[in-house]
Amino acid sequence: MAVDFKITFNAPCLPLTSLTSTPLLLPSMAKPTLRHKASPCLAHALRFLAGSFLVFLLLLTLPSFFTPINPATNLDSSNTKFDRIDPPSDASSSVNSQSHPSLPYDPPDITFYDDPKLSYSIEKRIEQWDEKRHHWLKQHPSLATGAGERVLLLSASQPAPCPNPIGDHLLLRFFKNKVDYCRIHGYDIFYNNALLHPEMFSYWAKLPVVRAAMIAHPEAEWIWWVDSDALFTDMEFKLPLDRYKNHNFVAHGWAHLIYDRKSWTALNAGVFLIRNCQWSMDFMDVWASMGPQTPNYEKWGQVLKSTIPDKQFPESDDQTGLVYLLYKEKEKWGDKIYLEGEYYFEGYWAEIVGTFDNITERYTEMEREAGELRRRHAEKVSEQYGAFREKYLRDAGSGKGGWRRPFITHFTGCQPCSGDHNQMYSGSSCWDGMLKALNFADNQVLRKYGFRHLDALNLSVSELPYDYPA
Ligand SMILES: [Mn+2]
Repeated sequence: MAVDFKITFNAPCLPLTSLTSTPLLLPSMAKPTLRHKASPCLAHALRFLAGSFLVFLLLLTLPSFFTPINPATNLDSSNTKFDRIDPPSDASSSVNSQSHPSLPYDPPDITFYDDPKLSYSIEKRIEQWDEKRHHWLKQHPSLATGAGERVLLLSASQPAPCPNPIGDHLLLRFFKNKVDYCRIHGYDIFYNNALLHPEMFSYWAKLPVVRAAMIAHPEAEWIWWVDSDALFTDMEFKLPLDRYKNHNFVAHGWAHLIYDRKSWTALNAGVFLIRNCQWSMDFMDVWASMGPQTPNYEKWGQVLKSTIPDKQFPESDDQTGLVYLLYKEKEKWGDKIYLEGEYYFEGYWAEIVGTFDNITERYTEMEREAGELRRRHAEKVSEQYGAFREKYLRDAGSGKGGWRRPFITHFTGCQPCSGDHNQMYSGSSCWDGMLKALNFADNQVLRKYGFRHLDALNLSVSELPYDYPA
């Protein structure tokens, strides 16, 4: 396509790229070359431009002429590379990064990926990660733009089919919910179903995934782990990342329950944000050192059980390990760990599912009053309508007792995949709760497609009237 065009117009005075680089074709390549000193052979150039205009008209008839050309894919060895990529205009703008990352562009220069000693394994230390990551970002300016706010969502489930006959169906719906949230907010998502470290099973399996994702995604500042049994029940709410700017790890939790009560439920390890930096690499090394892949696993079980009295089982687990690290090594890690207790960073399902009906009513009432919230719109511009809603939620509270939609509902203890739920719940309360939460969330998504589920436990849908819910 473009190559044929170049060969036809090999002009002697102007580099061929300047003739082919009309803004229509190659926007980011046009600027530098059009400023080329053309005066000594201006007339010559004009003749060529006239000629090229004729051929341009001719080529308009070829359908392939309009195929969009990304300058990054059009590089060959004779071209210089960096002067063809526009430098980031505003390093703090996440808007640009979402709109214009040069995905196919990877310069041949050496990066940390070329180091044969680099290991993605959680058992191999990585050093100078901050320098390595920043160097890589410098080499990928279109991804450096907005990198400080970029989030990668991670989730995972077991490699084998679920023993619970409806387990895989439930996991699919939980996964769909995460995909929906990520699409609406422009986040990337990685779902893992391979055991990356054969001995790090169950709740320990996430750490090797987080570690590998940090290396695989130097463009992401935050890795956001969300358990497979947790779902977004407010599709509009966004993480208040600014609040965490001085921290490297965020979990739902309460400091007084750690330091006064030493409780293993003082925080929840099923949803967390971890900054992609050396601190986090070091922190995960220490955290993972309590895991089943180490010779000290049994000993750690005893230490955790004796330090955290309400721990219920003898084996070392990731959540109690986290409480232990905060309790015992507060000076070392505490100032970079943020315990979020102001909203449902994740929330206990049993305290949430009973509130969905009331919340739905309050939101419906709110929308009857507010035409701007009822306005139909494309899904892509949803964030603006989420922001509109904030002023109607001032008195809604967040968390327990409030009527704001809970951000993340976590079905801890329900074990959707194995079906082997905690005996303190009845099976039906778990399953009904999950269906309710999944429909509650899905209604927020389906609405932009013009439909909704008829009721909390019913899978069928109906079309929404034009001015719903007027
Ligand atoms: Mn969980």
